[in-house]
Formats: sequence, structure tokens, C-alpha cells
Amino acid sequence: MTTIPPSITRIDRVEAPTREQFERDYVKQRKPVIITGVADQWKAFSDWTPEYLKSLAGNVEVDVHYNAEGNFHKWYTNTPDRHDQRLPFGKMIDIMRGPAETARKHYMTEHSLGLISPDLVPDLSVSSLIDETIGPGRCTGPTLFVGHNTCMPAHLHGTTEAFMCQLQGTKEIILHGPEQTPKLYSLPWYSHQYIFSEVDWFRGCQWKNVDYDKYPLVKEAEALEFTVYPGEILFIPVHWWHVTSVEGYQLSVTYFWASDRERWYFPSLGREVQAHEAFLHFQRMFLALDQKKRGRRDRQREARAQEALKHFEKMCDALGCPLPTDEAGTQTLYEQLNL
Ligand SMILES: O=C(O)CCC(=O)C(=O)O
Ligand SMILES: [Fe+2]
Repeated sequence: MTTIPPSITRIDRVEAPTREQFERDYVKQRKPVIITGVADQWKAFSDWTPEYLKSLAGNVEVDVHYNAEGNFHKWYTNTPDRHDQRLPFGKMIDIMRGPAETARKHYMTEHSLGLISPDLVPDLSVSSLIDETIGPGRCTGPTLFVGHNTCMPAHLHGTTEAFMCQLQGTKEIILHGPEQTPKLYSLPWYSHQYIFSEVDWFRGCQWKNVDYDKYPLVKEAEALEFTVYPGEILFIPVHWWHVTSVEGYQLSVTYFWASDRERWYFPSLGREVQAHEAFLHFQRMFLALDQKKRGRRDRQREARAQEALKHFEKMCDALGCPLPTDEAGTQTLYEQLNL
């Protein structure tokens, strides 16, 4: 597997490439790119006014992330800050189109468009760029993002490639290649929030207000900084870090599709992503053990849990991601595994 990252100093803009071109020049090279001339042809680009969206799905209930400070770094990285509001889609749009003070406390992200309204799905398509049907469940999408004064905290996608399709609002983006990971303070692979960075790029709701005293290496990390305009699609390759910010109302749609493992960045991040997948698997197992014996932490259950933990440990050693041995790490791991 390749470990050499592409060396990129600026983002290309390419107009409506063919599938073959896109695969050869960008997916295979693990190279981000802005695609023009595709999304600006969609009905979703020309017709998705608030009134149109509300007329099709105004009453459908959606889950909208909520943080009283409007800090979605906290929402994503601190479990106690995770709150959702269940709102009618139309009401959510009204909030996002209303005064910033209220709107910025809400962000609807990654919501299945088909669940909001199957009638909206044919209004857009990336089939000129990728085969949306490859393998069962390989392309999940489209997923909808609607917000106002938004900031998506620094994160990467562990197992997928992505098209972020900007339909309304102008988005500021910072990208870091996977090889910059040692400078980006990623959360440990054995935490739920793995794939996120500890660094808050929106401290006090101020874009790029990073605490460099606490996170000095971020300053040294190579970055691509650019703007994505309405009607443009950003290709985010697997394991590329991204942070986004928008002033005012914005609506975008992201398609995710499974990445071939040979595109993963090894050894690190690929090994942590695999260890994280194992972590999720074992966590489900521990939860199941716990649920069956709720309130009865009997010997048999303890023995099974210990056995499973040994398997998990062996698997992590084999992947080159040993379990933490320090007290804080062990505590985090045990808490997250529900042990
Ligand atoms: O636009 C955003 O706020 C987040 C976009 C993103 O992270 C994605 O599409 O993967
Ligand atoms: Fe993302």
C-alpha cells in the first residue's frame, strides 16, 4: 500500500470531468479538487428556494443539532454537549433564515435527503462523476446540511470519499493532507469522537481563533485554504482533514461513498481507522452483554467480557495500535466500551 502523499500546494478547479478523468486524476491520486459545471446544472441549484422545500417537506420532522453557545466543536467532541432538537423541516428552515443570534445555535448536518423527501432526490445527481450504484450500500447519500453562521470542526472521514456540493452560501475551507495528522491533535482512536481533532477552530464563535499556545503544532501544519462557491463541488478524499465555515445561511449536500482500502493512508491513519472499527464492533458486543444481563453483573458476564477484551487487545496489537496503558487512557477506553 502506498504511503507517499500527493504533494499539493493549491486546489485545482476542473470543469465537469468525465468519470475516467476524475478517477484517474483525483480519486487514484487521493487529490482534492473543486468540480465546476455539474452542481450548477441541477434543479436543486436553481429551484430549492425555502418556499419550494417547505412545500414538499415542511411538516417532516428532522433532527437538528443544538448548542446554546453555537459551538459545534463542543457538540461534536464532548458527549455532554450533544443535544438535538426534533423540528418540522419547515420550522428548521425558518430558524436558519431568521436572526443569526438564534439560527447559529442550530445546525442540521448529514440528514438523509431521501428521508426528508424522496421527491427531492432526483433534483441532483453525481452519476456523471461516479457510479452511484457500485456495490450494495457503497454510496450513501445525498445527505443534507442546512445552517447559519456554521463551523464544522476539524475532522476526516475514516472509510469514505466525499463530494461536498455547495448549493447556497459561500464556504471557507481548510484542508490538511493525511500526512499532517501528527500536527493536528486528533482524538484517540478508542474514543467515539475519533476522526475529530481536539482543536477548536471557532473558539468564542470566531473563525480561525485557534488557541496556538495550547496547540502550537497546528501553525506548522501544511494547509490548503480556499473558498467554495454556490454551484461547486468539493471532492474530499479519504483521510483528508477538513474544517469549514460559512457566514449567513447555507445549504449543502454531501455524498459519501466507500473508499478502496488501497487509497487509505497507511500505516497511520489506516491502522487507527481499522482499530476504531474493531473498537465499535467490540463496543456493540459489550453493550449487548450488558443489556442481556442488565442489573446482574454476574460472573459469567464478567468472564465473557474479559475474554472479549483479550481478543480486542490481540487484534489491536496485530494492527499496530496497542491499547492504552496509562491510567487516563485506560479509563477513557473502559468508559467508552461500557466496561
Ligand atoms: O459543510 C460542513 O459544514 C461540513 C461538510 C463536511 O464535513 C462534509 O461534507 O464532509
Ligand atoms: Fe466531513
